[in-house]
Amino acid sequence: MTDTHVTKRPMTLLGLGDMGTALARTWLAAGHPLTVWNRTAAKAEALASEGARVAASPAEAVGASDLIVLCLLDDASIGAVLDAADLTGKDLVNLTTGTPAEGRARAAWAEARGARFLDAGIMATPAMIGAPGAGAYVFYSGSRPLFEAHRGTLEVPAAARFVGEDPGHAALHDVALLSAMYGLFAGISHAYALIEGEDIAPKDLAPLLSEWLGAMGFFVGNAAERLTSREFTGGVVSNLAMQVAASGTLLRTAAEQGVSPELISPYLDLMRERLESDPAAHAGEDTAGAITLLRRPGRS
Ligand code: FVH
Repeated sequence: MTDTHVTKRPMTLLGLGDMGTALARTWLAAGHPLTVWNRTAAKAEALASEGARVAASPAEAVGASDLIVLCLLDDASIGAVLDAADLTGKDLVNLTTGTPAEGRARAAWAEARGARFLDAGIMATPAMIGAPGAGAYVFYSGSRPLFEAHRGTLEVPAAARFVGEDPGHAALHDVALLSAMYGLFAGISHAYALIEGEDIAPKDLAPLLSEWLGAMGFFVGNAAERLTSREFTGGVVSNLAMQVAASGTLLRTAAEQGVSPELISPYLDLMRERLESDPAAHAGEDTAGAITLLRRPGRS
């Protein structure tokens, strides 16, 4: 059986933190018979008044539906909640953030218990869930038949993007995007620290930062093309030798302003390392060439 917009399948949700509660509300609003369970029972009370059935235990919650959705803190909490549950014949969708290895191990764990398994990575905050136009979506990977069977249900709170049958790939996509986000946050934090105490208001720098980061967004596609072709020298607009020289100005400015360079120096160091490893070969390169250093043995 596959989802239809007419038939609303019963489902179970384990975990009613900020994200789980937001998800629950969208499924209830869409008319899904929903059974919920949360370790701290009080968090289920508001949802009960909105139509959710509250289970007294994880086993009872799992027994109530064939589709079980998990939205817990981390992978360890899944084990704590479900290690003793009978998962035979169940479809398990894990919206808990984890690593790729945790996703793969959890898939093997679920399959050994007779369940189909889909791992996921939520690209949204709770406020974006069920909000039209907010851009929320979820990466899914693992059992394609499970994904296709429940796609309509899974798309109620946020758009769904299936990224393959390797159950680790949803987490890998999720963490790749989150890691890029933190790099961006680091650069923005450094920029605001530089102007602190000067006669420049953060609110005046803000639109300039947004505009500049938007213009520099070309690096995303540029790096992808160069990593695919392994061509780091053709068509370079800002070469590595110039960027390494300019990085000295960034570090001296940080020192003049009394700001620690700790958030930006790792990337500047990586560019310098790439250049110094073979100046003749790398001086004219695009900075994307430095990415190749990160996977070297002994670095991680
Ligand atoms: N909130 C966000 O902005 C992000 C957006 C992207 C995705 N993340 C991930 O979503 C998972 C859940 O996040 P959350 O926001 O709901 O998190 P909390 O509000 O902290 O709720 C955590 C729930 O997990 C339960 N829990 C924790 N440990 C255990 C355990 N050992 N046994 C049973 N349940 C456990 C907790 O229960 P309680 O504290 O209420 O009793 C909550 O239900 C998460 O992976 C994010 O990374 C959210």
